Amino acid sequence: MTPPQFEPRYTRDNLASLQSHILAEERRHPGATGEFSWILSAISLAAKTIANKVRRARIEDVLGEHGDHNLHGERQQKLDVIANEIIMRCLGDRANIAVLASEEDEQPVLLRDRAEGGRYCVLFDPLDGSSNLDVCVGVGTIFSILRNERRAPREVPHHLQPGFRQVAAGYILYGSSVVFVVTTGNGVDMFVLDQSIGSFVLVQRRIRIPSGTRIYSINEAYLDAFPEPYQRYLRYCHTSGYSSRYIGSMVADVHRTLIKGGIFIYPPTRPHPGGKLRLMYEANPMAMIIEQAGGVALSGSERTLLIRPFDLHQRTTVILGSEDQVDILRAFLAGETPPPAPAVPA
Ligand code: AHM
Ligand code: MG
Repeated sequence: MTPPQFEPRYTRDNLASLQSHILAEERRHPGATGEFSWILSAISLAAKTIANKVRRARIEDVLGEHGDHNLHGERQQKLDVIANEIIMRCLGDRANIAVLASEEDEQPVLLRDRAEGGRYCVLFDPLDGSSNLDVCVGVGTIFSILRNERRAPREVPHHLQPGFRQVAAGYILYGSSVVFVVTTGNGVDMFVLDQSIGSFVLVQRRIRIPSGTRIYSINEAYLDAFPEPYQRYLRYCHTSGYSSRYIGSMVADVHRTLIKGGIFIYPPTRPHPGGKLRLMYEANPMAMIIEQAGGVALSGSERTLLIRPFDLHQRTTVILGSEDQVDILRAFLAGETPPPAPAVPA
């Protein structure tokens, strides 16, 4: 009798959910326990719940300010508080999470030590760009996952680790569609929420950031408050055929940069000489995504992922994008001769 013929059916047309994709990725690592996909499934549940709240915000009258300021002195939006609570509720009971740390809370929430199973630290910005909510601009959730290496009983887990130690990072963009972008250190994959079945489905694997895109993204209203090399760089862009795109919502600006190429910059300014954006739950996860997509992420002249953190809420300068575009700005910052301006298309 002829033996049966097996035909592998792993084609690019297969339908894969976020969960099945992460489980498949985990299986590639020897000794993987599947615990990690358990965390990502909680993040995906939180993302779907926040997406629903964002969509219904006007109907449920949860737009506008909450009335309080967060620890950074910024006015909290009602949805900042709601999104923070949703993430805490979705992740708080995952038995392998040691620490949850949020932009909205001064202190991290210590859940369990390593002996009790606390293997991971999850840091997040629950709703980045929330001041744009009232005008229906895309906003997002950013997350960073680190291993808890502190093994002694009752030893306080350490979430203050440099970005290169992240085991996963990603963001969810609540835009014209809800997009989940994630890396576990093996490239960057993108999922879109299919509302009709309530699942994030894989739409693009191993995203590579394109080069040759003349788009810069910066809040140019602060030009006079930028250090001189940034001002000279911007004058170069003005005469070299660049376009400017700035949404003012980091997740949306970084997502465009990842998909279309170009550069996103938040330089030091006079009010924020160390930069405005937060290292641990904004700059680091975005830096991991961009590097995993073949791009470059810097804080001034230093690689963002190498910064040794000293505070959960510390700020940093952000420069990220395609390597060719970051190299041009890097030349200006180093006082070197920038590469000749590319020809402006007719
Ligand atoms: P937030 O975390 O309080 O929302 O602030 C971060 C946001 C980023 O999304 C965005 O890139 C930046 O602040 C915009 O700042 P500015 O208005 O100074 O350009
Ligand atoms: Mg933020």
